Amino acid sequence: RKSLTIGLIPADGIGREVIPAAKDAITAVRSELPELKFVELLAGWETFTRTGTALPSETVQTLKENCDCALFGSVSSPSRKVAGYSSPIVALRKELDLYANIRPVISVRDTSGRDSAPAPSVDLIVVRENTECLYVKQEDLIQTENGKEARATRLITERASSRIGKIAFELAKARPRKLVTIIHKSNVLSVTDGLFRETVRAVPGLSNGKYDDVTIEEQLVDSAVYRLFREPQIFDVMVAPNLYGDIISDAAAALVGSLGVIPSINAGDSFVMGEPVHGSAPDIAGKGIANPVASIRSAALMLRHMGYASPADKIDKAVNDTLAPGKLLTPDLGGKASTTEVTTHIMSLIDAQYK
Ligand code: NAD
Ligand code: K
Ligand code: MN
Repeated sequence: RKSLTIGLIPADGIGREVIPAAKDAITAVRSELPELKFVELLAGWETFTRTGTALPSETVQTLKENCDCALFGSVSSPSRKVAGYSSPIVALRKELDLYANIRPVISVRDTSGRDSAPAPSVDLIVVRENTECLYVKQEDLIQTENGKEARATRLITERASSRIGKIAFELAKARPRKLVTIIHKSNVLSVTDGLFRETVRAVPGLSNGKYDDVTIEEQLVDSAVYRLFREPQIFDVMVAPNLYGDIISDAAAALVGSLGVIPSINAGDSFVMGEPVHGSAPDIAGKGIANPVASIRSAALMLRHMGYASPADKIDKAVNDTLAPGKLLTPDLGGKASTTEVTTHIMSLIDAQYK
């Protein structure tokens, strides 16, 4: 690669406050990257209210034709149905076939951030299927004699389950514990979750012994959440259908103090998009106190996925040193620092590694 063109889609709310921090982090490691180009792109609720579409076709086209990767902030999706509106992040994952949502959850502090009780240390990755399950959004509402009746389609395919399973085994293989836990509810949903479970279980058998050293476990989703809160250290790589994966990763975020520190990438075979797990946080948007760490870590995760491990390590080290107890923290982690103060501090710790 001679150059690296990165699409920036801050979208709504605190996305606009934290994506610039992620851009700064990538710029700070530019000496280890090809020539950088950033392209700002529109999407989100605010774009919808102005233009009538939440995902302009120009954004999709530029990502497909001109960008090597992208960073997405967060979108404000209304809870009520709004005619013509549909979530741009869900659409982007589909348009670019970003079928894997990879969410590492690691505790770097020894307290939960809310009180001084020692929390068990967490080091796990949630691998969430990103294209199907209930997110196919086929919902119907009918009027019956007894009132309204709503139904949704939950799609699970062998193809999508197999490719997400492969990602999980691939990640587990590279980790010390080499453990994959399949999350499902096939005691109730024996057809859909049954297919997910069996297909993921079959992945090693189709891979010529490549994953022989990886242990497979499984856990019903409800007890998985229970055990996640009681003994998070039992999990290594958790692989789940779309909705369970969404819920589990937000829950795991609580174990390490804040949603504001959890990164993710949406990955496909030819494109990757970094994205903080959190939403647009309307309760703190515009106050300059959003934690930039989730976005900065998403930038590092994206670079690592593209093979740029050394600059990604430098960003992660600077973040971890900043999160160490007694250092600069935003209010979600019990501190008083602003987005800008934390970002500036992280940048100085990145710069220091090049001196
Ligand atoms: P949220 O993640 O926006 O916020 C949940 C809580 O965590 C809030 O108290 C918020 O202040 C806090 N928080 C989140 N990120 C933070 C950060 N970086 N620093 C400090 N505190 C942070 O979830 P929500 O309130 O349920 O949703 C708000 C909006 O975001 C909704 O419109 C929802 O649809 C949208 N959303 C979008 C995405 C996405 O873009 N992929 C994901 C989740 C929610
Ligand atoms: K987000
Ligand atoms: Mn979520």
